[in-house]
Formats: sequence, C-alpha cells, structure tokens
Amino acid sequence: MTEKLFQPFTAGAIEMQNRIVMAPLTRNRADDETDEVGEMHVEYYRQRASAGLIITEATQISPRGKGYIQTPGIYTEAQAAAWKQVTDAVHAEGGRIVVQLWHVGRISHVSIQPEGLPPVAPSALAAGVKTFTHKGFEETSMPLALTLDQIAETIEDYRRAAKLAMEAGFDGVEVHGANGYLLDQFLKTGANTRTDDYGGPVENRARLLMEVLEAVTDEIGGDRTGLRLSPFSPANGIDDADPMGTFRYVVPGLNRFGLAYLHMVEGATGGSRELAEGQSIAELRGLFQGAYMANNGYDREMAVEAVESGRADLVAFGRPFIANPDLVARLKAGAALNEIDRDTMYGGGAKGYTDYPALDAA
Ligand code: 8OZ
Repeated sequence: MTEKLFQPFTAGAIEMQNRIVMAPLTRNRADDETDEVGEMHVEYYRQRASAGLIITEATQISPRGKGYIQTPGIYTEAQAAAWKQVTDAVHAEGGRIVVQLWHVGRISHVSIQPEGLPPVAPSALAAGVKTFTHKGFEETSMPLALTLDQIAETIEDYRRAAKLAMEAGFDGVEVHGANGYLLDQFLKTGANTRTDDYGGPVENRARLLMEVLEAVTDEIGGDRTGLRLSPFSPANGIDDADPMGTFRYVVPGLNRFGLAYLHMVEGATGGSRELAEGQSIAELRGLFQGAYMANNGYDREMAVEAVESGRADLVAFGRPFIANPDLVARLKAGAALNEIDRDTMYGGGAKGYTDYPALDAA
C-alpha cells in the first residue's frame, strides 16, 4: 500500500502529484541589480519538480521589500519573464510551483534599500538582528514607520506582484506572513506600537494581512493563494505578548478568502518544535477550514503519520530539498538522504545548488 503522503492532492485550484512540498528557501543567487532569476534557477527548480508543489524562495514585491543581497523580485515585467523560464521547466516535468510574495519590512539595511533610505516597518523599532549585505552580516537598520499612504501603496504592490505571478506562469502565490517580516511585524505586539487603524487591538494589527489577502485573492482567486504563518517563532527578533490570542483571531479570519492552503511553521523556524505552555498548533489548525500544510523539522515517519492521521494535508520540507533534488523518490524508497553543505546555502554559484546528486546518479 502506498502511504497517503505519496498520493495526489488538490489544494484549491492546484492539483499536486503528491503531498510533499518544497518549502520556500532563500538561496541568494539572483542578479543583484535587476532582481532577476537566471539559467541556474531554471535548473535548480527543474531538478526538484517531482515535489507535489514547489514554493519558491521568498521573492520581494518591491525594491522597498528587499532585505538581503541577491534575492529575486516579482515587481517588473522582466522579472516575470525570467520566472517564466522556471515555471515552464517545472511544468514540463509535471510539477507545480507558486511564488512566495515577500516584503521584509524592518529586516533590511540602508545599503540594500533604494537611494539608501531607511527600511519601512509598522513602527520605528529596530529588530536588533543581522541581515546579509554586500559587506557580510550587518545589523538591520532603524526603520521608518509606514504612513497610511505607503500602506495603501504596499497593498497595491502585493496586487501587482500577484498579477505578474500569473503572467510568469505560476500556479499561484504564497503570501509570506511569517518569520518576522512585514506582515508578521504588523501582527505582533513586539514590532507594532501604532496607534492608528493598523495598531493596538488584534483586529487592527491583522488589518494589513487581511487587506493584502483581499487584494491578492481579488486579483488571482483565493484558490490560487496560500499563506504562511509562524505564530510562535521568534525568527528575526519578533515576539508577541499573546500569540494564542492573536492567532485565535487571525486564523478564523482567513476562512472568508477560500485560500488554497494555510502553511504553518510549527515552532521556531528551522529549529525547535517545542511550544510554550498554553500554545497549540492543533487548536489553531482546527480554526482553519481549508487545506493545511505542516512544516518544520519533519522526517519521513513524521510526515507519513501527519498525513495518514489527517492532521495535515501537505507537509513542507526545507533543508532536505536543498541537498536532495529527488527527495520524493528517496522518501518513497526509504533511501538515505544527502547531507547539506551549510557553506553554500546562501549565495555563490552552482556548487551546493544544482550539483547535489539524485539517487540514480549517487
Ligand atoms: C533565511 C535567510 C534569509 C531569509 C525566511 C525568507 O526565514 C526567509 C529567509 C531565511 O522566511
């Protein structure tokens, strides 16, 4: 009998050949002037097309949304045309691919922002973490609080990115609402001290996320829109005074959009799955009416169990997909996995990117 993990699944309008998802993975190999992907990206994603779904690396929706060197964009026609080479290659292999729409908010540095401007955020509060610049790791810069006009422009940037994503041949988009970036900064009290309609009570802190989802789903349909959240992750210096309270409001509020899926980082991003007293992923999952994608530290056994039990519909694997282009075949066969080379995770060329061997070549 084939485990459910390896059987097809349809999330919204996206029909997948199995329930194994390639998680979004920042690799810093785009053109730093144009924010375009190139030939190397085509090969990298093509190699991984046996995943049920690929979620691209986080991709900025505007120059202001960029926070690291060499991350790709989806805000110009040329960027969309470059991404079209990737989506064509993945589709030719029978795969599906969505682009992760990203605005870093305060997780940026003046040297990466247009005209050396300060990054933008809900409030003028520095994250106190590092980002990757041309000089190596540097402390993130003190941000400026977004004006109401700038918030409206940012929502339109998400809308335009979703439109460009369709032109680029993507099967949909994933809105990045996790890991201490802009939307998570608005959601959580540690980064949002606004006193207008976008700060204070949770209905206000969640407003930007809801307005972004309204714009994106209006543009391309809820059934082609996914969302990633990380309610309990301290990633990028984020924290919330009452995460269960915040997400008990946010998650049911998503149901009206008819999303393709909700993707949750179940713990500390890329780290511990342990939650504090009173915190519950299961409770939050129960408040969402659509497909549920689990993520964070899954291995074969955990993934099979999660899908078999109905706790999850899809399971996203991150680092294992960096080192194993044929992760699906390896999991199916119960084969050994390649080890990841941490030195080539961020930046560089083909080494550690497109040269990990598949099983038949290993
Ligand atoms: C690692 C390095 C840079 C960015 C995330 C987009 O955590 C990222 C990211 C991860 O969501």
